[in-house]
Amino acid sequence: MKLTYFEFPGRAGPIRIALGIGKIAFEDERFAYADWPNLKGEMPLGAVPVLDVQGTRLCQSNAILRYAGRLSGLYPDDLLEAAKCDQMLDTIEEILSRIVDTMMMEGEEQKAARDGLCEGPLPFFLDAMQTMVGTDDKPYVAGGKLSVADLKLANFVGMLSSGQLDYVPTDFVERNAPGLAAHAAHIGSLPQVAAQTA
Ligand SMILES: N[C@@H](CCC(=O)N[C@@H](CS)C(=O)NCC(=O)O)C(=O)O
Repeated sequence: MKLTYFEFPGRAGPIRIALGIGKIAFEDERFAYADWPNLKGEMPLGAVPVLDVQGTRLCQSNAILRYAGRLSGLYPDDLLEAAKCDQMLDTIEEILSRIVDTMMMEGEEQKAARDGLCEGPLPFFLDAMQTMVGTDDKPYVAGGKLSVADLKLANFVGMLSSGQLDYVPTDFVERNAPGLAAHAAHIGSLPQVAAQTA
């Protein structure tokens, strides 16, 4: 099995961690941004991550993440809990795609777009996701235990809080959705997760 993506975590981060936790052997093919133009044409949708498995080339990060979760015991068996897991994965993709739309912008255009997100859509989505996580001391998205939805959510909150997104303050999640900041801290502190990210 081979996972192909850029060097940074991005949409592949939770997949790498899930496969690592499950001790599923895979080739972690990471390429430099400069090499992307040569690779893009080989990808089914001209995008990554892509997972090659048994002669099949899979795209769409959430489909790959669910597959990794099923292989690794990190996807709920219960149908309703699985739907809750999917609900979070799809919600993150919806707001993430709006953030990604600002990545290629520069200067004032990027500032205006990111300020616009921070004034409305981002707090709205964070609040909805906080409700999905719940208010337990040790919150999980689904099934009362670790799933790929927790990995993707913690990865998303980490990205928002990293300071690498200009015009998105590092304390934005803490101020707008403290439950999500607590969730990310909890997930990152789990030994099986920390062992993958160390
Ligand atoms: N819906 C797709 C989106 C994939 C996507 O846009 N990937 C980005 C990296 S996170 C990409 O390949 N960007 C380069 C490009 O589109 O040329 C998924 O979830 O996998």
